[in-house]
Amino acid sequence: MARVCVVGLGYVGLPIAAVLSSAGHSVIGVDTNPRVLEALARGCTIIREPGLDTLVAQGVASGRLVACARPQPAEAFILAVPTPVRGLANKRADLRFVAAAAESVAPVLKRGNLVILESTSPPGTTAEVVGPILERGSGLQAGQGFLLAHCPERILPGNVLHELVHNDRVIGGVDRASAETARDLYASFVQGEVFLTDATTAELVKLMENTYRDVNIALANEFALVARHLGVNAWEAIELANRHPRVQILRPGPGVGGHCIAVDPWFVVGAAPRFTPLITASRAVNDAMPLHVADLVADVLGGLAGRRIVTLGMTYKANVDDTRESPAAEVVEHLQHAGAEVRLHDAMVAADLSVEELAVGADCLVLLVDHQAYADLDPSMLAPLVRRLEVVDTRNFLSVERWTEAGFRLTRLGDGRRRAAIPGVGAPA
Ligand code: SAJ
Repeated sequence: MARVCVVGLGYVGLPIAAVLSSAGHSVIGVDTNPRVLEALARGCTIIREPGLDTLVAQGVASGRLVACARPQPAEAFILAVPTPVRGLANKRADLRFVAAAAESVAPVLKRGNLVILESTSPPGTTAEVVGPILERGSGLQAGQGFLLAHCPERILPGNVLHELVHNDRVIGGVDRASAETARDLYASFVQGEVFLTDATTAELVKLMENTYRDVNIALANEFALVARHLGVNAWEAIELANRHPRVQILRPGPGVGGHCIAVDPWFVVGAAPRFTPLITASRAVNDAMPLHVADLVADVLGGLAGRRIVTLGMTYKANVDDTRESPAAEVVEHLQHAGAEVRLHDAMVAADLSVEELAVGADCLVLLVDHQAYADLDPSMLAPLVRRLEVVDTRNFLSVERWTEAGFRLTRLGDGRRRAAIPGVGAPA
């Protein structure tokens, strides 16, 4: 078992630290945020992720997971810090946190130690940014004096602990020994397969994964606009197209949020702007969806000024409490900008008022996030409270039957049909 120092205790680093400690390693968790360190010292977390609290509490109670403000000597260092983008039109990777993490590790780095970058990063970051910082600070050479690898995180928020253990992993070393030593560490807790490659390939692999998803969602969103224009239901059409064995179109929605899928494609564009028109266009399509949703609501209501609208969902996706980079927030801004009075609700974020309380006198309910809790809303309870019986569903989540039976007119993003849905249409014959 090794002594491992995890630098960055966010959505990625804290679960890794906890899982490593439960696999028997002695883990030092490092963060610049005192709130994170105080919580960890007490065996708690400030992140909500199923099962994480328990695992962190166990790690701390066992003495194998401790909090520290600075990196301490260890056999392995895992850097799991944010890699956001900066700039408006041409977004570029902001590697400040990666550079600072590497700077903080360099003084305690010893011959034979292993450093792994987990943060999703532009191609070349491990070898050309992290490597030289560590070399300068430690006086050792990457590949000779110390080992250096990239092992991009692949965990899906909401299912982190399962995916951390069960997903396959790609490890790219600056040399073979680095990749193999990193594989030995991950083999202590990963049950999926581990594939070895070079560091820059591993960086590109991770970016390809999230870019593939972004471009695919952009295609789904574009189909949603086309379908509405043609008077067709995109959801039904996509479901039917996906019955083809080699087609898997993702779901349209109010936009792409979070700190991964809407960000990582820019790292590819930044690395090769001349060769990435498709990725750039996809970003634009997805970024335009919040405005499209606001326009759709304006269509439904015949204008937005003075309308009272209740939005359901503020997080960047379903069943998480993370509101960062949420397209829902942009939809709200557009609605407000056009003069609507918007009342916000999110089933995953503590709220003062219930949907029923917010719905009093509303002109429209707009579902922005498909939180499971919204499936349980009772439209017949809401109908007597609202001013107008209008509901807009941007996720194809609400039951058409239940809402129309309660008297609501349900408008779906991407659904251009004038008539109500025909139950059974689209189902296998
Ligand atoms: N979305 C759609 N339509 C879809 C799927 C998603 O509009 O069909 C939207 C969501 O509502 C959300 C956004 O896209 O706003 C991103 O959600 P997501 O569930 O696709 O992805 P993330 O950002 O939560 O996590 C992704 C995952 N990457 C892939 O699935 C390829 C995860 O495995 C990565 O570890 C994570 O990014 C990361 O950290 O890079």
